[in-house]
Amino acid sequence: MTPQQQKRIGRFLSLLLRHRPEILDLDLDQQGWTDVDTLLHKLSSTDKAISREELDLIVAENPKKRYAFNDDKSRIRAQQGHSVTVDLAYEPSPPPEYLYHGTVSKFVGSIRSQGLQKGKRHHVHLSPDRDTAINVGQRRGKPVILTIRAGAMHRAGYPFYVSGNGVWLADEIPPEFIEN
Ligand code: HQG
Repeated sequence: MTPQQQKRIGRFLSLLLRHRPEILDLDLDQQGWTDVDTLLHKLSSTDKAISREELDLIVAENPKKRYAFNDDKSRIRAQQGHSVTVDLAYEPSPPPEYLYHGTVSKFVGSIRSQGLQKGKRHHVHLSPDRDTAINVGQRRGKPVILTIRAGAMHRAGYPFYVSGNGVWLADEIPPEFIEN
């Protein structure tokens, strides 16, 4: 498997595990898990056939740790980023005082008036540090980094969750918790 193939198959896994499991007729359970053997079997009839060892490598080496196995490694899921209905069952957890959101300038006006909204995804995604937020924002153009007063928001009663790969999640960020 070349690094390009690894990246290409990783992208396809994100599509299947977060957004469109129906492409391969996969069943995701309530918490987003799907059976590894079935997944490998279904991939085997596509141009993205991989071995168990190659899947292990894709999961271990994914730069953002996007996928996780369960304890006995019989099931796999995406750690966050879903648009399909799942309950990832992350426990609410107190956030650091500040979190960061990377976006682009054309969205800032709307974000400042409506707050951050989750859109098609399950949650608003927040980064623990500026550098990560810069990477997120860069996907769409020149990044603009918003600082979120997460500690204050949490003390005001809003829940925060942290995914297995260190992405902070919230249902929304009201405008008053976004720093100027
Ligand atoms: C923007 C990637 C206007 C928001 C990343 C963002 C992340 C608003 C876009 C993860 C808005 C949504 C998530 C409002 C939010 N008005 N625009 N009120 N509220 N927006 O992709 O945070 O590589 O759903 O700023 O690294 O960019 O896929 O969210 O630009 O962790 O693993 O609406 O996806 O991870 O875009 O990215 P997205 P995101 P992966």
